[in-house]
Amino acid sequence: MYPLLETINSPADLRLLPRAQLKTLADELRAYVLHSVSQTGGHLSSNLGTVELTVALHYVFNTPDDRLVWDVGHQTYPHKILTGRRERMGSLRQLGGLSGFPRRDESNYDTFGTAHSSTSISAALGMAMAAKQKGEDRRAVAIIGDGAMSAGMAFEALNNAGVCDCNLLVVLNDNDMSISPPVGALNRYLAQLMSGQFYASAKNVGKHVLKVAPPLFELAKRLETHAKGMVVPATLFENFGFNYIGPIDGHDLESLIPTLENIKHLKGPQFLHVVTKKGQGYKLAEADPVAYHGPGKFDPAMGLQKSSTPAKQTFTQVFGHWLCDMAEKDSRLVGITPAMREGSGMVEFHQRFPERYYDVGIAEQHAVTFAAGMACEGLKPVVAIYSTFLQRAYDQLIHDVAIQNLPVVFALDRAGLVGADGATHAGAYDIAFLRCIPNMSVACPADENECRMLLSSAYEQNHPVAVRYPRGAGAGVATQAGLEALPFAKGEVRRQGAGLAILAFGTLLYPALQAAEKLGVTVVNMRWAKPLDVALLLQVAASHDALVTLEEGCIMGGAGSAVAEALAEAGISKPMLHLGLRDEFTEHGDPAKLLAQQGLDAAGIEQAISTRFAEVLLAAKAAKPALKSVA
Ligand SMILES: Cc1ncc(C[n+]2csc(CCOP(=O)(O)OP(=O)(O)O)c2C)c(N)n1
Repeated sequence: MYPLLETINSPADLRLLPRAQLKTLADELRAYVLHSVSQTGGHLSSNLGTVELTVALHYVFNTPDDRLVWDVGHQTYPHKILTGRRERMGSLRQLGGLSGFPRRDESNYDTFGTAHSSTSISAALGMAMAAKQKGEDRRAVAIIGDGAMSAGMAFEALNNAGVCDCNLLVVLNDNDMSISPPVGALNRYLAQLMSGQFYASAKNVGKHVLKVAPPLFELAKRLETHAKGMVVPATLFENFGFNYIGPIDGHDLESLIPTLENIKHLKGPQFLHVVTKKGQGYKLAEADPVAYHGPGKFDPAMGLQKSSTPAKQTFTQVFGHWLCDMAEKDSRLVGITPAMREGSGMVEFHQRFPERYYDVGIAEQHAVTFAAGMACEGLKPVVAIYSTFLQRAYDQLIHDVAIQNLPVVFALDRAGLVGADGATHAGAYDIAFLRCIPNMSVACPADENECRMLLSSAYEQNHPVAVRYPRGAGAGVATQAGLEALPFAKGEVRRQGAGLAILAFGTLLYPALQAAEKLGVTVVNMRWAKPLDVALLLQVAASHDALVTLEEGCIMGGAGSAVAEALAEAGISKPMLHLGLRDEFTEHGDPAKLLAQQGLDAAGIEQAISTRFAEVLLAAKAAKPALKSVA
């Protein structure tokens, strides 16, 4: 099926091929990507779009000595396949299998670990400058999409690189798409550059011809710039100090390879603008690159199919419905997303309230400060953001929102373990990094209905509040139609037992209830990591011999720490066990398996408690039989 591809076990093999065979290789590679993603699920459209670019880069550059740094890294499947990992593609994103992103510990060809966007130019510049400092003759190449290019960090790196004398090449992979259609002035600008195609191709021919005479090239470039000054303005990237080349067709190896070969011999920061199509070569993905951005398993002949069994409502959908309902009721509501309309459940809101919908691009820092500005003017901003991406905007949270005590609601999706995307995407730290910020509150709904109600509670407050909820579906609790709120900073006893109490924060309430049924212990649904329901906590502490805290977040500094601090403050000493994510990064894999690995499923919770508190449990059993559930 893949006769040529099967002979390529490293880029060194690829570089031995005659150029005439590269097109066949690229075709086989594309078919292989489609086949393997259809079997495992994963990113598809972006990978189909980088097939030729990957072949060309490994063909022209001496990888891994020359460094390829991919931005985000969700488009690196062709790179993985060409760099000795073809046969392991069936294990992609599964426990113990290949990561869906580049990882330094996976391959020498993965020069920089990534998954959050817009880091590639900084990292590649660091590598290029390190090579210079160490006297090593190697290139560093950053490959960045037009979506990722819109982030501030990419521009910080361009700003720095343009005045650095180093061998850096930035390849802009312009497919005119982020996950959803791209936004912003940069996008408009790139479209303008595209419309100047004739000029660009003429310019490339000039470079090609001048390849054998580098000094002449410099002269020609000066003349060209001069000439350009009279006809078209220099590109933005030239003004940043880069030599801009392009745009060229990123699916045409006959353009890519000679251009890259020319660039390879040029000194100083180079910028190559490559135009590709997301989903290239698979008609269904070309027609709907959004749906095929990150599909699950599917049959390539049929394409994505609607499941016949009705799916459980996800927390993302709960948020999306709440947002529309609250927007209906309150015209001050504005919804803000940093380029995650689909993932954050905002498609319907966008359709129904376009004038109150703000996709600000991949720009989490800006999203948070932009929300702060709107809140200053009396609007009610709701920032929908994945827990992991809020990490990007930490100073903005403190400096722009919390110090000014502005009423911004943060809807934190993907809080806790996320499964196949792995450690880079896990929402492990939000409780810990939010609860230490004055004025900030943090709600942890245990199920779908609580999520809806706590979003309303958050919206009622006159200060910043984050509501954190996990990826996917929860216990399956039906959501109310209305917009009633739960009381602020109040928990509830969910099961009255004896001996010890489990204080659950968030969706782990449900495995805690299962474990408690076997152990005969009390379960408290704490609901708020900040402020804690201290009155309830003290009451529970007084009536139990030990306490167990439980959260899908890091143990260090998390909600369990909050409980320990509150007890210490009250002068109460109680034997305690903190259950949550240990001080290690979680791998990618099936979410249920990962949770079990962390000891956070019902069996793990039961085991941890019975091991640690055997005596407390025995004493409680001897004293009285366990009481029944109260909820
Ligand atoms: C900091 C950060 N925010 C959001 C995301 C989610 N995300 C992953 S890919 C992507 C779109 C990237 O668009 P582009 O760079 O143009 O690459 P393409 O998918 O079009 O190939 C986004 C928003 C992320 N990975 N990192």
